[in-house]
Amino acid sequence: MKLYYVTGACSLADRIALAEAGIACDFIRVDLHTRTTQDGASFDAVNAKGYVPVLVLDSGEMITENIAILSWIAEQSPGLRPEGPLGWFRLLEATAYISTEIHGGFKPFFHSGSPDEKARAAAEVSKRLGYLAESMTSDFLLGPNLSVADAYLFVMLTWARRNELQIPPRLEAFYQRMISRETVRTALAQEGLEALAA
Ligand SMILES: N[C@@H](CCC(=O)N[C@@H](CS)C(=O)NCC(=O)O)C(=O)O
Repeated sequence: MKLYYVTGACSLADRIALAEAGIACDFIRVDLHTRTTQDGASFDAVNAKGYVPVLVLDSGEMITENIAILSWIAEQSPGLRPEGPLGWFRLLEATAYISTEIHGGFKPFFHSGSPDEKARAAAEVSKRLGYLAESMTSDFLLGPNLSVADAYLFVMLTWARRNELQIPPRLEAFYQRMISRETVRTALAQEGLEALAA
C-alpha cells in the first residue's frame, strides 16, 4: 500500500490514522511545485486531480479524497469509528465538517490570500473550531475513543497554530492529548515535523 503525501498537509491525517490502525504502508512524498513524486514520476499522472492524499491499495486500486481514505481506514479498523447504528454517519458528519468547513477555510493561507481574505478566513475557521470545542464532551471528537476524524482535526490544529489562529482551550487540550500518542509523534517525526510535538 502507498500513500502519496505532502509534508504537513492533510495527508498527515491519513498517516496518523494508518498508524493507529496498525496498517503497514509506504509513503511517497510529492513536491507540488515541481509536480513530481520523490521517485521522479509525474504526480499529475498518478492523480489527475493534482492533490494529495492518494492511497494506492495493494490491489492497485486508488482512493482519493480524505473523507474516503479515512473512511476506508476506519472500515479496516472498526475501533477507529464510533459504535452504534449512527456510528458511520457521525464519522462522516465530522469528517465532512472538517473537510468542507475547516480545511476549505484555510485556502487564503495557502493560496496567497490578501490580508483581508486571511483575516476573514481566520475568523471563520476560529468560529468553526469553536463549534467543535463546544460540541466535544469527551477526550476525542466523537467520544472517549480516538476516531479517524481526530487525526484530521489534529492536522487542522497544526495549521491553526502555524497561522497563529485562536485555538479554544478544549482543543488545545485535545492537541496535547494527541501529541502524547506514540503514533502521532512517530508520524510527525516521519515528516520531519517533530517540533509540532514539542
Ligand atoms: N478535496 C481534497 C482536497 C485535498 C487537498 O486540499 N490537498 C492539498 C494538501 S492539504 C493539496 O494537495 N493541494 C495541492 C493543490 O491543490 O495543488 C480532499 O479532501 O482530499
